[in-house]
Amino acid sequence: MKKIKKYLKKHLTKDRYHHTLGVAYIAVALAMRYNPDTRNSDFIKKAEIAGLLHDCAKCMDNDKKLKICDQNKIPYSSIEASHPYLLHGKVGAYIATTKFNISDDDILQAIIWHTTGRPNMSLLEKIIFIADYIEPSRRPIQELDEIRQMAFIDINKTMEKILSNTLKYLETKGNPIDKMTQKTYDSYAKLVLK
Ligand code: DGI
Ligand code: FE
Ligand code: FE
Repeated sequence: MKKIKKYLKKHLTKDRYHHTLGVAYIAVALAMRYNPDTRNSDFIKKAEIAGLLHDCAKCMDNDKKLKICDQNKIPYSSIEASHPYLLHGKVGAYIATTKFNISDDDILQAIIWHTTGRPNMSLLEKIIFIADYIEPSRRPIQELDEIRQMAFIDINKTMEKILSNTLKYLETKGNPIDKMTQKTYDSYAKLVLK
């Protein structure tokens, strides 16, 4: 844990480091709330590690992100190629594996999918996705405090709400929407309506 924090301090901006600590903290709180096995705290520990590492590649140059993907045969879409910041999850998981020997697939997948989400997310994936959005230092977003409460009550409804807000935000900004973000929203909208 010390080694991870030292790396993050060195490679992230001050604000990004602060955000990362916030995500780890909230991920731990959500993991306590939704822990599937209260006989041990493995799940809570995994949430802390995934929270700390989720943005570890965020401040890397775009060219370097693309280079790492190319060199390691990490596939990416045309939207990811033109907007390489979308790749910081995939590259982050690569760093988690190579620099910190993280082999737990649940942690790696939570890092990979934290920006766009995906249909049928694992509990840990949803926790990191949500913690990223609601952590205390996030700039105020519409309905943020309502979503913060919802997160501790109904995790799938919270996913639907965040994805719907993100799509609206991307539309108003005229940013292209990654196919996966749309697919994720569709799947949670369907799930919540059921
Ligand atoms: O890395 P963070 O800023 O903590 O959070 P993040 O990894 O969720 O990235 C946030 C940004 O990613 C936010 O401005 C919305 C954007 N995003 C999410 N889905 C898509 C997207 N951007 C584009 N262009 N297309 C998407 O589908
Ligand atoms: Fe991120
Ligand atoms: Fe983040």
